[in-house]
Amino acid sequence: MIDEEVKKLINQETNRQRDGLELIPSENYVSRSVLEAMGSVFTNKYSEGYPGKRYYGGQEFTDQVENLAIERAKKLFRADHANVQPHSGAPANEAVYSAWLEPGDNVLAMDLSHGGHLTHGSPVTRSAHLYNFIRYKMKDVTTGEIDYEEMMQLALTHKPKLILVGFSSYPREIDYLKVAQIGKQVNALLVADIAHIAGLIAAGVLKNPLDFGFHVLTSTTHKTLRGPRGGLILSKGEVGNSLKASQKDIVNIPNLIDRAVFPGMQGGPHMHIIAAKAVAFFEAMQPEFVEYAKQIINNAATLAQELTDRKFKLITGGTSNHLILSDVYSSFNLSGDIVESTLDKIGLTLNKNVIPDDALPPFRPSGIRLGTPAVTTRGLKEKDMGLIAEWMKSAIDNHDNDSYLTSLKEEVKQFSTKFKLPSDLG
Ligand code: DSN
Repeated sequence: MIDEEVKKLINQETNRQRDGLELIPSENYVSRSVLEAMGSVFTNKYSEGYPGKRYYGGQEFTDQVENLAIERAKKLFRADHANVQPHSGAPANEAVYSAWLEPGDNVLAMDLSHGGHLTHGSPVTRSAHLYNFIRYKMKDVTTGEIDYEEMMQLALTHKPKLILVGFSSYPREIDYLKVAQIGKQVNALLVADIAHIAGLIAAGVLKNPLDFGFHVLTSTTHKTLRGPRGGLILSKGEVGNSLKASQKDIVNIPNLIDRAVFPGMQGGPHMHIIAAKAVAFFEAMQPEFVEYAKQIINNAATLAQELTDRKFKLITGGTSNHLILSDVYSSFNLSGDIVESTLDKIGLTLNKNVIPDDALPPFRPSGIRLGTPAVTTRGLKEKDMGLIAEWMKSAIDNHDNDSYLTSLKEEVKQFSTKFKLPSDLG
């Protein structure tokens, strides 16, 4: 029996993805192999526990596929340990907090409007009720330099048990060595949420915090890493010493994390997603993936320049990674939500976003956020970035002219459909 209603919606979404360009920096298009693994019979299996230590029988192949995912993830990120079971990035962060912290403990993390993530202590989250988050910011939003002196002072004053770096809207790279030096002074667990840049780190085009003294990486697998929607935790430390399983000792962090994920927080792992993670890690080990990651960065740098040439004011003046944050309110006197919906009308998908210390509210913020991971997967190169910037500027200039926007949508579609979705390819 076929569910025609859902089938129709899947076809419509496929066409939407094919007819436009995806510029949300946290989105991507997965390969057919990743899609097939996600749609595989592993979805039928319950596998609470870890390979070799499960609560149900029938684990011959689930154990093998989870071990494959674990070994590949460790190799990609030079980690001692990988937990591939978190359902997504938010539970991965929560699991690390609960592995290491006690209620009321202090955590030092990046301010949300300066680029941090909701799960890094936004007052609306459960973690913010359990732990005491203290925020650091950029020193200078025109360059993006983080205020490491302020971070040091905050660390010395509050003695955080955990220092967190990582972001969802920060277009520059973090000085991991400086943060590690600060963390050492107060013996904090050093955690980097690399969800946005995991693929760029795996490919070696951005630095790996584990090489600079960080203890833990949390991530999603569906952004630059181009895998299924899911989470991942990597760490340095001693693996598998069950005698010490509950000791809150930094060297014991892998075991604490495993216990925090299961049984601490989750039940049955999603084995079809773990199979797809294994496939994505395999793809990320191929030489083509390094070329892909380099092209993401080159495309983003070119797009940033093309936007600047068209009077878009960029936070931090540009980008060193895959994402761009623009203050469209001060550039064009339009809030981010208006620009987002205007560009939706022409088939360019990006998102409204707060800018540092935004005077406007989150649903009507001053900024937009965009990036190049998905369009790079699609096959776009530097020469195509000017076209995107020009469409964006023309749409903004004509945001109240619906017939003009309709003609631009057709132009975007003519262009986009020349680039196949990876799932269209064999
Ligand atoms: N929603 C993701 C992002 O877009 O950055 C993070 O959770």
